[in-house]
Amino acid sequence: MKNKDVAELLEKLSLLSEASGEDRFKAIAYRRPANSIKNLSEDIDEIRKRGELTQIQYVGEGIAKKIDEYLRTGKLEFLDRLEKKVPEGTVELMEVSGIGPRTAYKLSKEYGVKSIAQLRADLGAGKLTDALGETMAKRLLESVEKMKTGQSRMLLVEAIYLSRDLVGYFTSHGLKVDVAGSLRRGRSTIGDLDILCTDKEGAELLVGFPGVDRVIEKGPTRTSVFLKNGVQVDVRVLGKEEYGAALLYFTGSKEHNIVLRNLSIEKGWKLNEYELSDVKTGKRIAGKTETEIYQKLGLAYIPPELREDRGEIEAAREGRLPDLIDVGDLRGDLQMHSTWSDGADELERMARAAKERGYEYIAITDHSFSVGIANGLSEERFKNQWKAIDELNDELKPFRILKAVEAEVRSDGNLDYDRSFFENFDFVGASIHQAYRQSPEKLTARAVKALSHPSVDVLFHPTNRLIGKRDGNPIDLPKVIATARENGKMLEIDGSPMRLDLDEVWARKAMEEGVTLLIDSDAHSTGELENVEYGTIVGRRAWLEKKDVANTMPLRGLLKKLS
Ligand code: DGT
Ligand code: CA
Ligand code: CA
Ligand code: ZN
Repeated sequence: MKNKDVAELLEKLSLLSEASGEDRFKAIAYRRPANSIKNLSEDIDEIRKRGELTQIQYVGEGIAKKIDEYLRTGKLEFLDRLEKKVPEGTVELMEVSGIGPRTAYKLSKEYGVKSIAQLRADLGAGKLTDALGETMAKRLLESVEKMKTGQSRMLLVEAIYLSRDLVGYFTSHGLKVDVAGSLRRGRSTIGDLDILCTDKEGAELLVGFPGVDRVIEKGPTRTSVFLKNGVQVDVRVLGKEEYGAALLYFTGSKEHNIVLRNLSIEKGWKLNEYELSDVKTGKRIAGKTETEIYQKLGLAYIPPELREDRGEIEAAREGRLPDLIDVGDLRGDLQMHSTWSDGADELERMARAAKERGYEYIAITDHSFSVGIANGLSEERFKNQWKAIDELNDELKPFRILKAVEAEVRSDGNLDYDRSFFENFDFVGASIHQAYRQSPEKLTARAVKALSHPSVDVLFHPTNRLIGKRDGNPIDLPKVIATARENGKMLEIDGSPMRLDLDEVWARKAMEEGVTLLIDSDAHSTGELENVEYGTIVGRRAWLEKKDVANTMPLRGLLKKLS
C-alpha cells in the first residue's frame, strides 16, 4: 500500500508551502487530506484506478492530480519546484518544537544551518546566541536535546504495532512467544522489545524477521538484533520449568524485581531468572509460572502494569490489590473531533464507528471559537451542528451523541462563550492549548478558573504534554486536583498516544484524592477511536478501577452526573 507514502508526500508539501511563505491555509489544505489518507483502509492506488480520488475526504481536484502523478510516476514535479524555493535544511529544522517556518528559513538561509544535528552542535557551541537571542537559543537547545531522547524511545503505540508484527511472524512459524519488558507493563514509552519463548528455534528465527537490519549477537538461547527502524529486539529461549521465573524477571521493572529478590532472601531463598530456590539445599521451590512464585512469596498475583515498586507488593500481601479497569468497561468516549473542527471524519462517520465499537454514547467535542487553526466553531455553526446531532440521535437511538465542546481556556482564564450559551451543551471539556509558555502561576490560575466555571465538567489533557516533543505545562497539579475535588469536576486521561495526559502518577493521585477521571480517545478520525486502549493502560498503571472512571457508567448515570 502506498497510502503512507502519499500521506508523507502531502505532509511534506504542507511544510514546504509553509516554509516558502505561502499562506497558512495552503499548508492546512495539504495536511488535512494527509490525515484522511493515513486512515484509509483501502489501497489508495485502487481508488485512483477507479478514478475516485476526489471522493476521499478533503481531496479536491488539484490534490487528486498531484496524487495521480505521484502514484503513476513515483515523482511529483511540483514538489521539486517547491523544494528549490526553500533553502536546504528548512523542512528538517521545522520538526524542532519552537521552530516555525520563518525561523527555519532564517536559520538555514542566513546562518547556514542545514540539519537538526548541525543545529544541536551550533547551539551547544553558543554560535547562534546572537542570531536568536539568549532565551530563544536556550529554549531551542532544550527542544533539540529532548528530541534526542525522544527518538531513542518509542511511543507505546508504536511498540504495540511492532510487537503485533513480531508475534504474528513467530506465530506464522508455529511458535508461541510472549512479550515481556516495559511493553508488558504498558509504559508510555518503550526502549527495546524483550521476547521470550520455550522453542529452541526462536533465537534463530528472529534473524529471519523481515524488519531486521543487523544482528547484534546470536546464540542458542539468546539473540539480539537491530531492526531497520533502529529498535532493538531480544529473544530469549527458556526451558518450560523456568519460564515463569524468566517472564517475571524480564517483565520487570527492575525495581519490582529487587523487592521480590529481597523478600526471597529474607526467607532463606534465592530468586533469579531461572527459579525460586532454597539457598541451603539448592532445591527448586517454584519457577514454572509467575503465579506460583508470587504465591510462595506470600503474595497475590500482581498484574504487570503495577510492577513498579509503588506499593504493589504491600497491597498484594494484604490482599488489597485493585480490581483494575479494563477497556471493555468503557461505555462511551467523551472527547473526539469531527470535520466541524479539525477532525478528518464527518460527525456521522464518527458516531457510527463509535456505535460499532459497542458504545452507548459519545461526546463530539469540536474546538471552540478561539482555536482558529483548528477551525473552532462560532455560536452560529454550533447551532447548525446541534441540528445535525438531533437528526442523527433520532436515527441511531438508543445510541446518543452528546452536544459538547472542547472549550479553549484563553490566556486570561476566560472561555469563548457566555454562560447562557454554554447551557445548551450536554457536556463541556476545558483545555489549555494557547499561551502555554505563561508562568506556572498564570497557567495554574487558568486551570483553576476553568475548573471553577459552572458549565465546565472536566479539564482535558491537563498538562498539555506531547511525549518526546514538549514537557507538560508546569502547572501546580496538586492544586488543580484539589480544585477539581472541591468543585466536583473531573480530570481526563487523554488516550492520544503522544499525550497520555494525565500520566499514571498524577491520575493515581487524583483518584486517591477522590476525583473522578475520564478515559477518552481525543480521536481526530475513526481509526483513532482505539486510543482509549492506550488511555486504559495508563489508567491501569494508575491503579484505577471501573468505579473511578465516569465513562464506564451507563448513559443515564452519566447524564445524572453531568447535570
Ligand atoms: P525499556 O526497555 O527501557 O523500556 O525498559 P525495560 O523494563 O523493558 O528494561 P530492559 O529491556 O532493560 O530489561 C527488561 C527487564 O529485565 C527489566 O524490566 C527488568 C529486567 N532487568 C534488566 N536488567 C536488570 C537488572 O540489572 N536487575 C534486575 N533485577 N532486573 C533487570
Ligand atoms: Ca525492554
Ligand atoms: Ca532488553
Ligand atoms: Zn485538545
